[in-house]
Amino acid sequence: MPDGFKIIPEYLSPAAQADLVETLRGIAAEAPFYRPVMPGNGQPFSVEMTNAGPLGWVSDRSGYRYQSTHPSTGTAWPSIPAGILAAWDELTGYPAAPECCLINLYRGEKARMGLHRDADEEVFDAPVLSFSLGDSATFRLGGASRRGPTKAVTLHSGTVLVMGGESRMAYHGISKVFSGTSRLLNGGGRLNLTLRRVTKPKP
Ligand code: MD3
Ligand code: FE
Repeated sequence: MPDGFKIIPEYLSPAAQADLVETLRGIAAEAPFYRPVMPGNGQPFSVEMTNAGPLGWVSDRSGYRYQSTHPSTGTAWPSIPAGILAAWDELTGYPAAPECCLINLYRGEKARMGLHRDADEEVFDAPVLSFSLGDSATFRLGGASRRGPTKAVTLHSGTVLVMGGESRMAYHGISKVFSGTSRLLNGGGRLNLTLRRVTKPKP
């Protein structure tokens, strides 16, 4: 595994996972999941998304960007849950809070995320943190180039990934979600929270 990459299975206890799902239900009531489209061609994502935090990551025909409001309601994103902010401090040691908590919802066997890099941020010195909830999934981790080998890691509910150091800019994606492997979410599926620092912290 690349330098700075860490996988922490069972970081969230079953009780903490259930609590977090409840909190996310509240967030989704305020900021509903929506289906982004690809820049340019407008092809819909197979994953639904919403955000918490001062800046949300969005995609539409004009491009990828961070913005402070929900694209359909026009209101500010809800706050990042306190327990998630505490985990960021514990696991990253970064001297500023994360600004974006992107929440990805994978429903059905066809929901996937193609190989990509997280590169829309202004700063890359903070690690990216990911929390998996619900159905298990195959995560693929490549290197600095889109071509070349990838390693497959199964992510189970409660697993946290830390992508720091050289792994921060690595290509990655979700190639498969295994429906019916968890009963955490009503109606099944998988939720992923991705935490990122977007702007340079003010000294
Ligand atoms: C490795 N989400 O939202 S999280 C994303 O499970 C995203 O929904 C996937 O990739 C998901 O951008 C994977 C794990 C992840 C997130 C960011 C990374 C892995 C990463 C950044 C660098 C390297
Ligand atoms: Fe990503």
